[in-house]
Amino acid sequence: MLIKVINPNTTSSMTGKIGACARAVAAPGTRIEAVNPTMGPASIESHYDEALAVPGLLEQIALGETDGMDGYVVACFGDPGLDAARELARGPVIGIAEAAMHTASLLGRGFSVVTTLGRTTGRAWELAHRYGMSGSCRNVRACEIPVLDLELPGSSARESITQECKRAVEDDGADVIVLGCAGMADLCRHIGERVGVPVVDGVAAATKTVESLVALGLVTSTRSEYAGPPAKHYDGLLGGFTITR
Ligand code: 2AL
Repeated sequence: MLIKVINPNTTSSMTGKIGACARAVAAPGTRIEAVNPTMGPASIESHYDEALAVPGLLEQIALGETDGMDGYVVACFGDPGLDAARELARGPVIGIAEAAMHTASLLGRGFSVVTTLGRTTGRAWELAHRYGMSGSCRNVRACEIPVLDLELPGSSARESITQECKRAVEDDGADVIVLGCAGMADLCRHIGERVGVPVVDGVAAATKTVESLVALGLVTSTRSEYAGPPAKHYDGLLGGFTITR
């Protein structure tokens, strides 16, 4: 089985980390291809970043279709471009927020998301509502750590995030913690050993979700909304995204 894990930002050190976390949970017969686009933002922490990350993400999906990928993970907690990616891909496409929230809801009555910057919490709440998780999501907490600070060697980010997770358990009554950034994937075990409740990393959860859907022979329904996009000319910088068919 071939799963393409796409980090939609252009920071390759983060992609390496994401790929390692996906491979750590993948079954022996599963091959993980971890990639990032060459165009787009270095990190995604605003709506502007998110919008401009989507073309690079879709280019990676289109390439993956040529390469015969069985499924995809969108490895950014805003789940950018998820619907558009589903229109292009034959196999399942799962976002890390989507997978992490669903997984957390199976492990306890309520979860809290612990994420990077406060400005991204609105998006996380919006996704919780979209995924039917309003009753399970107790809180979305920010550590005010920029995404790329998670890449700095010797950063104090791990301790700050661990402390925020502890506060989520004590103050929100969270039964489960959801890590709110793909760049936190490598911190999951460390934090899990310290907060006393299950800690869910979306990269691992989404990888296993895609793997099980593919193993079950299940793909995205193309009946209506997720059918391939209609043939259309795209102009200017986006000319390469023209759909011929
Ligand atoms: C993210 C993420 O997962 N990757 C990225 O660049 N930004 N999400 C976040 N809440 O900071």
